[in-house]
Formats: sequence, structure tokens, C-alpha cells
Amino acid sequence: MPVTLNTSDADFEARFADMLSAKREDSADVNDVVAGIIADLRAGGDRVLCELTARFDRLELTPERLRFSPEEIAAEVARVSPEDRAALALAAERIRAYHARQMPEDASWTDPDGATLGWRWTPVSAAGLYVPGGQAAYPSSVLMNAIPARVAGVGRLVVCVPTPGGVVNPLVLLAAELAGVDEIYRVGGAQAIAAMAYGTASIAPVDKITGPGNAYVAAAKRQVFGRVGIDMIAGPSEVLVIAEGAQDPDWLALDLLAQAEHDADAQSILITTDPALAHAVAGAVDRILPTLPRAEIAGASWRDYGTIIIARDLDEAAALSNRIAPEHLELCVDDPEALAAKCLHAGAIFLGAHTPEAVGDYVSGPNHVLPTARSARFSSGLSVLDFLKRTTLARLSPGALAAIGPAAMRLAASEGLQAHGASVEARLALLNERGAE
Ligand code: HSO
Ligand code: ZN
Repeated sequence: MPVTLNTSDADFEARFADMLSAKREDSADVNDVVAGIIADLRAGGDRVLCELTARFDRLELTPERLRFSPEEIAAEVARVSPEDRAALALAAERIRAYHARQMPEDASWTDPDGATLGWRWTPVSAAGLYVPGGQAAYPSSVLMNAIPARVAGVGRLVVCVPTPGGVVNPLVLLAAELAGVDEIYRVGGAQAIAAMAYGTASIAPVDKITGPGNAYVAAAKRQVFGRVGIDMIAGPSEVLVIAEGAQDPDWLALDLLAQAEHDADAQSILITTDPALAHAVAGAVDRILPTLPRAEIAGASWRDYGTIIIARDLDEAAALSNRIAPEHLELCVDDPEALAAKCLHAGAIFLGAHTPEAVGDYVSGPNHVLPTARSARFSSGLSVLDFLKRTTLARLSPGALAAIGPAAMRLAASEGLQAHGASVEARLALLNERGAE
């Protein structure tokens, strides 16, 4: 049974606070092991990559076989059904169209002092995308990571995916192809992250690494950060559904279960103003849950972290949502726009009863790599901006230097930085001489 809370109960605050602070993931401390793998990889390059792939993935490789050949990719991709291909192509197109609109503009203007100022966006030169093996190898996540990089104009796009026993998901390769990935390597784990960060004879280093992974991959990403950029470190997925009166309890139950089936550590929360609806949804979850192939995972998530909250009104629901700062927020209410305006901290908002979160996982267009564990308070989902850098630009006319240079000299003197001040003064001196001529 999930926890049911009522905001009118005297102990609500305490229990809500407990829920907010509950840690859903016991991140194993694998830092030492990962540091060892990274050091070995840096010393031994491809040889170490092949040794670790033999040990962890039971796959004997030579350096020449680390990379999928075009023929191998074509053979795997040919196994995808036309229906699956069409669905993935539709997803890719919609994700591309959405992200194309995120491209920011360069800017340039001349201010009243005569300084021409601005900024310019340029893509990172090379990006690496990690794709986990096994159950979590989601082709949709390949699209969500690779397409924004391509839209940003990243020059070289690399994928690393473990292939235990040599087996790869053909849809992962097709997604990489549709997204325009340049190189795919059959390596995984911390060693793949290290290879992309430091490079080996076969894998040229990249500048930014994104993509989900297990505790070893997450630790490796943290350890190579600084050498390369990384995206966020994602925690277990979560959804908050806010619903009022006339909603179909089965729809809401399925939305809660869609999140729960990801991971036993996932969290599904329902906030409703209607106790009868709360009761009906709880019943629908209990009825539907045993019919799911992933009933064990979804059941554990719902039992341990599932929560139903009865709120007085939608304003109160919005206030609670802002404290939860959910990764996914579904608004199944009559006026979802009005409610969305009050929900200020959420990774992605799904408005109205006909926008189940699952469409956002695949085909609506926005990214499904989103801030978890309340980090939507201060961060955003993956976007084109994650693959761009902003360079600032300034060009001063002689008049502009004359106007604002003296203040720089003054500040340089106050910081005790003589050469700073002198570099301005030398120019101003020349300008004064010329002015006097
Ligand atoms: N809901 C997950 C993404 C996903 N769902 C991939 C299905 N496949 C995290 O946003
Ligand atoms: Zn999902």
C-alpha cells in the first residue's frame, strides 16, 4: 500500500517532509574501483579496453574490432521491423524539430560609450554519448541525447554501448543512425567513459560526455569532469500527477505505473482534491499492477515510494508541487494552463488528460533527460544549450577606451595589479598624445 496523506491532518507537515527527504537510491561507493579503472585505461589504452570488455562483457575484441563497422551496423539495423523503424523515425523527426527551436541567437550592439559588445554561440567539437546495456538500453534515450548534439552542430558524435556476449539492441544502432552518430564503439562501463575522456589509439577523445549509466558509469563521469564536460547525474525517475474530479482513474493509475515500472527506486505521486478519486486510483493501481510484465519492479516502487496526497484545492496542490520539484509533472485538471502557471519547479509539464507522460518519453518532442531528485529547483532538462558554449565579444573604439579605461586603471590599482593598469594607461597615453597633436 502506498502512503496516503491528507493536508488537513495534524501530522501532514512532518510526514510530507519525511517523504521529501527520503533517499531513494543507495549509491554504492565505487569511487576507488573507478579511479583504478581510469588510471589503467590511461596507461594501457586499447589493450585495457579489450581486457575489461573480455572480463565484464564476456566479449573478446581486438583494437580493430572496438568500433562497429558500417557493414555490422547495416546488418543489425536490417533486423528492425518496418513498424519499429517508422515509429523511431517519427520520434527522431519530432525531437529534431523541437530542439531546432532551442538554437539561441548571437548578439552584438554598440553602447553609448562606443564599445561594441556581444556574444557568440559555438558547438563543442566532439561529444560522447554513453548508452547502457541490458534492460536500460533505451533507443529513445539515444535520440534524446544525440539529436540535441547534432542540432547544436557538434562536429563529431560518438556512442559507447556495452554488448554483453556480443549482443546489441538493433534499435539502439538504428536510433544512432537516425540521429546522425558518427562512430559507435562496443565498450561500456567506467572504461568507456575514461576512453572517451582521455582517448585511446582507437577512440579519439571527446569534449563532453552525456547519457545515463549505472553507479560505475556515474562515478566515472564525476571523476572525468573537468577534463571533459558532463551532463547531469540522473537519479531514479519520478512523476507527480495532479488531478481533480472528473478524471478516469484507470488513466491516472497507468500514468503512475508507467513511472513505477522503470525502477524499484522510481517514485509516483498523486495529488488530488477529491478523496473519492484518490480511492478509485489506488484501487485501479492494485487491479492493473499484477497484469504488468514488470509487476515486481513497479510493485516495489509503488509499495515503497508511491504516495497519494489529498489537498484542499489546486493552489495548495501547486504549492506542494513546488516543494517536490518533480522531474515529470502531469496536470489532469480542467484548466491545466492556469495550474501550470503556478507550478514553478518541474523538469517537464504535461498539460491535460490527453498528454500522458509516456508520449513525452518518446514522441512529443521535448527532451526526456530531465532533472531528478528535486534538482528541477535549479536545473533544466537536456537541451541544445548543453552542447554549445557562449563566447563573449568586446571591441572598444579609441573613444570608448578613453571613456571607460580610467575606471579600469583605478580598479587595477585598488587590486594591486600594476600591469593591468599599465596596459590601459599605455594606450590612453598614446591617444592623449595624438589628441594633443
Ligand atoms: N521516463 C524516462 C525516460 C524513458 N521512458 C525512456 C521510457 N523510455 C525518464 O524520463
Ligand atoms: Zn519513461
